[in-house]
Amino acid sequence: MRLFFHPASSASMRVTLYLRCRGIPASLVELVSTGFETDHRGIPVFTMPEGDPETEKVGTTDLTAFNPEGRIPVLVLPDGRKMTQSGPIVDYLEESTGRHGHRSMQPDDPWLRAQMRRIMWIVAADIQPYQNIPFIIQAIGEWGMVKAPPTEHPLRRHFIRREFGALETILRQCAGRHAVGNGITLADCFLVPQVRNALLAGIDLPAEFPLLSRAWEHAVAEPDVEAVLEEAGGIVQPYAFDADKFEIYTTITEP
Ligand SMILES: N[C@@H](CCC(=O)N[C@@H](CS)C(=O)NCC(=O)O)C(=O)O
Repeated sequence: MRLFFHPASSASMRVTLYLRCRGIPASLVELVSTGFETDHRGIPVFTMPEGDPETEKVGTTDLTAFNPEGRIPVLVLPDGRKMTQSGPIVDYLEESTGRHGHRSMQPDDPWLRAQMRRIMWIVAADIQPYQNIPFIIQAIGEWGMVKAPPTEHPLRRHFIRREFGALETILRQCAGRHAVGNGITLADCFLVPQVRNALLAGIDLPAEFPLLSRAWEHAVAEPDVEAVLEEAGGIVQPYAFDADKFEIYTTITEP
């Protein structure tokens, strides 16, 4: 299998963290980095990698020709079938390759497993889409939303804080050393990239969300997690948009 991902993509990182922590070897799932560009608004655009056989098949570097959603991660199976959406990709990998991994990423207890999935869904469905930089830039430029630096935009901070507040209460019931129990789980794979985004947004994690902060500290102390973060540019999510193009675009489109 081949996973198309990019280090600047938090949804991709959910899957790369899973692969590394679970111990799925590269011989089973090869990582293929997409290209990265920014459009005239400064919005990141992921592109098919030059020279890749999949790029040759679709005949263009336009990602939407490969995945109509225009998003990553994308998992390609050996027979050419494709899958999208980080949660279902992880589920599929668990079911098809999990026996090769050296560490379980799911608690045995069904209630704790349900809490783990609850956390994954909150991150994927209720936080990430609302704090996404492309959405914020477009809302400022095209739909009159208040102009502010996209990474620290009040809308972004609002949705992160709102849901982190809920997570703090949930963690009170299910956290141990890690977010769900004492072992690293899929919940951490989803939380770590989201916390990274929150740090870029200027959220003071230890002061505002102490339980989440403790789970984060324990997760990033894991050598597997540390390695993935290092390859992706560090503990805080690096800038994934073009600030100069954003400034020009939003100045021109100011009402
Ligand atoms: N719900 C999707 C989200 C995927 C997603 O939003 N990926 C972003 C990068 S983090 C992307 O490819 N954005 C490109 C775009 O929106 O054009 C998942 O969980 O995989």
